[in-house]
Amino acid sequence: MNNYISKVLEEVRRKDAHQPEFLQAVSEVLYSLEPLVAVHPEYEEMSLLERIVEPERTVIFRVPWVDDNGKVQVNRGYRVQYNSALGPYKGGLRFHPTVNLSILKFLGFEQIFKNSLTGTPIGGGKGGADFDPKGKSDAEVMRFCQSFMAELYRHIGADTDVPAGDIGVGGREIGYLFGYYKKLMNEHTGVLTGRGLSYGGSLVRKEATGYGLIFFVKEMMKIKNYNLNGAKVVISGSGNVAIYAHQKATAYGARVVAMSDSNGYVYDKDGIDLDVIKQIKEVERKRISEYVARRPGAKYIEGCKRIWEVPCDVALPCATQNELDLEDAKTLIANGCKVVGEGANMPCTMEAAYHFVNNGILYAPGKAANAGGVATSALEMAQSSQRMFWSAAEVEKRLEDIMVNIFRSANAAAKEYGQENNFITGANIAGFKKVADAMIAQGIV
Ligand code: NDP
Ligand code: 2IT
Repeated sequence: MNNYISKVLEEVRRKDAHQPEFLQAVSEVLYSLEPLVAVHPEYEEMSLLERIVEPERTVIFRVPWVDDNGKVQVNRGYRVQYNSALGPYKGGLRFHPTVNLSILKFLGFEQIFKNSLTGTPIGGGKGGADFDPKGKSDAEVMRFCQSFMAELYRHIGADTDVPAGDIGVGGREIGYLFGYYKKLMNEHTGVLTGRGLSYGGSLVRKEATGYGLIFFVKEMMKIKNYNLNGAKVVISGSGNVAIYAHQKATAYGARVVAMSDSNGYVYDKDGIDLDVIKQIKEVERKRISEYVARRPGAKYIEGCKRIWEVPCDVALPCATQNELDLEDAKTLIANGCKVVGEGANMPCTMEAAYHFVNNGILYAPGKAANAGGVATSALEMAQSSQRMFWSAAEVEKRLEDIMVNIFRSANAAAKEYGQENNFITGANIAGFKKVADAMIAQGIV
């Protein structure tokens, strides 16, 4: 490996030894930058990699709130403001009991390059809390969101840092967060994206990550003359990304036969009925196991990881990090899978991802394939700034163009650096280069 890259990696491993997800994300990006770093000696002269792996600022704060029984609960809140070279920090908020600094740093780090790939003027950040919205009443979620914003508001702003949703943060949470920011600041600005349509949100933002994933996968499939029409698809997760990936894949003639949540998966050979999933997940907030009571032909299998045993042409991991490992990758390939598109962030372990690439599978890394959500957030910011909103057709067309462009940039960079069809390298180099140029231009800051 390139000496400079190994030196930086070693230093990150020493400093952040207890942050496994962060180390995984940094290793994956830095390894793949080797051909670029080799022809840019100025990166080392300017300590560019050392700077880019270090967040510009991290805020960690107490979030006290009162539950429905009158008991005081305390959670830990975070915002990692990673890199503002291209624009205001931008990235989601995750509310999940597993949230910690390692996970938010990995997500924030990935976000820098993802946002760069979109071609829109946004920097990278991520935040959240170890709060579990599952099983909480709306009133509890509201009180938690208000307490979270009571600290976060000092650090964000429409031109400073613009959070959005991620796992556990959807329309309901964004509404409560926005309402409280507005009350504290006495201003109605585009400080969060994924807002409701009645108070400044953009059409198609809710659908954007899932739709964008399918636009990307469709474009990638063209290089091998594959087609979504008639393809059998497996999607892990049944949240925001998974649901709208299903919707768009189905619109292109695919049949989605399995979806999951963290407890297990459902298999429906005739194709998963999306209206039933939406009712269970978006409206009732229940478990996916409910599906079989409403579609008697379907099967429920306990254990979410076993979803990768379902034979498919296209696998779309849309739940969470490291949900698909080397064994799962081998099983998928043995069962005929030809295409993998990451809707989630870092859902494949590094071994699994390289196993796909080395075996001729079309593999779309998350930072490229799931960029449609944040890209449409940037379109929401543009609309907020001009206080004029675009039609659904216009937003969707822009989203599709952005996704096709991201595929083309990743494809072109992979070819230019001698790694054709390796979109890990392609996406990382294309995303990184623009951030590096901007950082160099802005001096040592
Ligand atoms: P949601 O909260 O809407 O849905 C998450 C889904 O993943 C649920 O089905 C959930 O199951 C499952 N899940 C979450 N954590 C785990 C876990 N530890 N093990 C197994 N399953 C799990 O989140 P999103 O759909 O928004 O996010 C999904 C992924 O997509 C994440 O990786 C996120 O970072 C990424 N992403 C999201 C974007 C967005 O705009 N929302 C944009 C780009 C990427 P359960 O209900 O049982 O917890
Ligand atoms: O991972 C992601 O890109 C997101 N959760 C969306 C971030 C955003 O700011 O829209």
